[in-house]
Amino acid sequence: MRKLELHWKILIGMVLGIVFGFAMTQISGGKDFVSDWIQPLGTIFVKLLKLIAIPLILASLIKGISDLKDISKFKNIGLRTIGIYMGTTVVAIVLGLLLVNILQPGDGISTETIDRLTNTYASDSGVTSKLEEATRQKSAGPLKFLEDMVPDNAIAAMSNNRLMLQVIFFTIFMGISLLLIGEKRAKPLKDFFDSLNDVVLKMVDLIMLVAPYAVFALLANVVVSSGDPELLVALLKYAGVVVLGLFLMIVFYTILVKLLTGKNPFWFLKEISPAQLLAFSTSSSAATLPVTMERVEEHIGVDKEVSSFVLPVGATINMDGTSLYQGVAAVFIAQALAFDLPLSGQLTIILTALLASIGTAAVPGAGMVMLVIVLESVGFPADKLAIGLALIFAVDRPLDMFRTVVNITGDATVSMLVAKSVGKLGKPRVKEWDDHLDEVK
Ligand code: DAS
Repeated sequence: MRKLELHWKILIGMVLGIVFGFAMTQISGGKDFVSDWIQPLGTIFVKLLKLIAIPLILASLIKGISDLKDISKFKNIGLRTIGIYMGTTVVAIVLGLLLVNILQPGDGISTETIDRLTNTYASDSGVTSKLEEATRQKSAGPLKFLEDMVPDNAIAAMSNNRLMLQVIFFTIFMGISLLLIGEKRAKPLKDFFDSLNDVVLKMVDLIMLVAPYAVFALLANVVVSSGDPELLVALLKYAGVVVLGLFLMIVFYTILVKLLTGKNPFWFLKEISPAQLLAFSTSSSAATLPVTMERVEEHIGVDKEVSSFVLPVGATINMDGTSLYQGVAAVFIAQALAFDLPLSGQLTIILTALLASIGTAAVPGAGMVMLVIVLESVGFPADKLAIGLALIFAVDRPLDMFRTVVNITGDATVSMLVAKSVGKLGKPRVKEWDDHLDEVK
């Protein structure tokens, strides 16, 4: 039988995981069986990907910057990257606001449903912990994320994935300094990071060998631990608006790829599909980053000089899916709880959702924490915040999976646009994933 391409194997693992998860919810003890015996495989897989994310960022960013030979090219790539990232994020938020105002998913939810949801979730530890985390984030000043970006201890920064922005800051600082000391003196360190980069990419290949089984475990666990089904029904309209908006963002990216790079958008989606499926299964841009980088560099043909900067930065500050979701969720909650949100408030949401998505950590559920900042920015009553979050908590995990797919697809798209604009979009190095596996065997 012709060897199945990796993304088909992952897709089969996902479908079987969802079916198995539903089956387990129907038998007594099934939920415990999944969390005791199945979920650990998924946890180990995500930990392995996070394990190599920091060394990969370190190696590929240093290699990418030192390959640039001079600072002006780096400045050129940096400015284009930040500019396009901000642009796509604003498009995402405006699209979300248009949809939620046209489709009005928050209208008509009965008060008894709100009461039932409130009793079920308002005291839920998940909701209160997100409120506490949001209070911590909120108490910080507007430039806190800039302050946080500068590490005072490089090793400590590298030991914690949530401090990825600090690793990026330190690595860019070191990469620029490497450029400034001249090629001859930089060579030993540059060679070291070159081979470290190859080693880590090979580790990605090895980890991906277990991806189909790991996503089976991850999705089985998501199914058995999602909220009780009948509450999901009450929120399907809201979830439908978010997913519609996220789908339209994918269409927007394919139009950008076609118009600005001339590449076939369906080929683009196929080549990054393993990263998208992982983003869906892990709900974490950070965990998916190593695979996003490998797919964009070796299967799309974006030069490392571009991808090594654009993708790590994008994984942390460019979350188009999250910003669209925050726009929709904020207006939905206002609609459902009859909180009047005039156009001026919605324009404020564009700015705060942009900042909130920059500040959102690339880990599961982070987007909902920053949603509180967005709601506070439009004067949403503090005493109703818990009810508002409780209202959307039941469907937050499935929606997080979809918005994380859009987050990494947006990063991959922008890396192609920046590469094309600086003449660094070449031929893919690896045709099929299996070419890799032959090397591995
Ligand atoms: N799960 C986040 C990510 O990794 C996005 C979010 O929580 O909204 O991209």
